[in-house]
Amino acid sequence: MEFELTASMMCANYGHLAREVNDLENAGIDGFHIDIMDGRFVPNFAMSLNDLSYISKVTYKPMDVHLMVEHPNNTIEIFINNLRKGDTIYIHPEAEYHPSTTLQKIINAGMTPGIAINPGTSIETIMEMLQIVDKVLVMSVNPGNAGQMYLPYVGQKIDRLLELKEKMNFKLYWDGACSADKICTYAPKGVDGFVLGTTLLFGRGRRYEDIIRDIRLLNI
Ligand code: S6P
Ligand code: MG
Repeated sequence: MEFELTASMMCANYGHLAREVNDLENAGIDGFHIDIMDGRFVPNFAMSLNDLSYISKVTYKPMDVHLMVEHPNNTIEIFINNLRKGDTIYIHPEAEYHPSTTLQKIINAGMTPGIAINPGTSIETIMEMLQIVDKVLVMSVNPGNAGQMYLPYVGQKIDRLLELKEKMNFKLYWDGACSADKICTYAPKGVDGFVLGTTLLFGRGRRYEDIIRDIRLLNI
């Protein structure tokens, strides 16, 4: 079964970031997930623009930038200018007065537009945007931190988004507390990709290539 695996780089070891990127590439990761926070939309700071820019320059894999910032429209050009065409930028619709304007800027720049949906955000409030984005990132934890517990009430929303994805032509991705059993359950249902953090990939005391090989060999 085909599904994408991306590495949540806020969970990486910054003592040797270059080696982390290299090891993940060699292990067969499909892309790099970059969490950008502003201390306002979420009560935390994660990766910096310099981290993003560095990884983007040294990898040939796609980049996914997950902007957890208020009013991304104000700074979107900075991110566009530090990525390659085709890379993905996710914004949170709740963080913007006119999210579709910001999405249009992403599209006009030749990037892949995405929205990230918080656990407490309902599909009804983002229905129109589903028609203009290529990717939907479902948050299965509240945004802001790695290492949180999966919120089971998100499951129903994922099932409803799966019913919409063909008709509205978007791909669906999972972000937060992603474990092997979630991949086994949701990849066959049609979730296109999974962001891997501390639950499955980082700090597990195992080599990335072994972990990613085991995920690809899961019986699904
Ligand atoms: C959370 C962020 C995520 C986390 C990821 C970590 O605000 O958007 O991308 O980095 O969820 O994974 P885990 O397995 O530690 O929850
Ligand atoms: Mg994220």
